[in-house]
Amino acid sequence: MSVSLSRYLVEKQRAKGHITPELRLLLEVVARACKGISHAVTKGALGGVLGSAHSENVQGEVQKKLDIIANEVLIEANEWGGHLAAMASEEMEEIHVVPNRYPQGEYLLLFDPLDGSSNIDVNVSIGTIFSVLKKTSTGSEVCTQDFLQSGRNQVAAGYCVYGPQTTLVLTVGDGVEMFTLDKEQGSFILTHENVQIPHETQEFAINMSNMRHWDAPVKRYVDECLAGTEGVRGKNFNMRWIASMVADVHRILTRGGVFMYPWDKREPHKPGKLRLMYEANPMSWLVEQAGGASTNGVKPILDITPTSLHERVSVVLGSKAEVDRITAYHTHPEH
Ligand code: AHM
Ligand code: MG
Repeated sequence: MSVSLSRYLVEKQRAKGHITPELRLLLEVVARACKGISHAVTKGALGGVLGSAHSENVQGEVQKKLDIIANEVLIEANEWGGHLAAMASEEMEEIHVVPNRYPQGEYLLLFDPLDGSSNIDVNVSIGTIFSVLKKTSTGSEVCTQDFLQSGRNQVAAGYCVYGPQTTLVLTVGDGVEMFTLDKEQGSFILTHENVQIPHETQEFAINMSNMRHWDAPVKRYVDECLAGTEGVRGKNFNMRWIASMVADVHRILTRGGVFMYPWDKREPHKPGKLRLMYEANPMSWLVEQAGGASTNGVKPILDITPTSLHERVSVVLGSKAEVDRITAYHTHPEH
């Protein structure tokens, strides 16, 4: 018998009291929005949704039409339900406070509405990444400061990958589950329970074209992988780079591996390319919940206290043995 996402969430709420009714509603609404985005993505050129929107987001990146559509779908779906106080998005400079005409809840929703923007027009997997926090301050109007909590405070996190299948991957702090969209029934069905990342791997993911800009520990790690059976690792490695973090992380959750988007010398004042709160935190929590690890090179990403909404971070995540090795190359380079 198949278990829908709705049933899974109801049972989580009932049996373990693990999620509140408001959080259940929030996750249902996010999933519904992802279905809408999946639909828009699938239409492609037929829906007139491909190409540039000829605008820039707060990070100075050119927005694609689908970036904006996905952002609007998420905002519109989530603002009236009464479960949220505010939202923050990679595509919006400021937080979006739930308008006065709707009741305000205690949760905060953060998202990268469409991750992997460079892949939209070439029909390669893209996705939505989301993270849920709880507003800790009471009484006062919700503000940006409420969002600046470490990833350890997340109460739910996940992503939806729009690939050959549309798959929603979720954690509420009790393991990781995957749900595949049954497009005929219009519902997400539980297809992988208690996802576990293999401890060791022979596969790495990094944009090799940036190699000359990397720092020594990352270069050392990749050089050792490339040396294969003749090098210190004594085994051959395979490489994949999809340029959609959702798709790369999905592969790692499915068959193991390590993903890296490290700091590099192209823009030395930036800690990395990826965003801490919309990308790194939710993915790091999923990976940890699946038995993997995540670091910025020196400390677990989930332990970082953000100082601004759009903060960037260096990211290494995936199979624990590899992440521990890369961390050691940063912290004890002499060994
Ligand atoms: P985006 O949120 O604007 O799509 O940027 C994030 C993406 C990640 O999904 C991916 O890992 C990375 O950027 C790819 O970057 P690059 O094109 O430098 O390889
Ligand atoms: Mg992104």
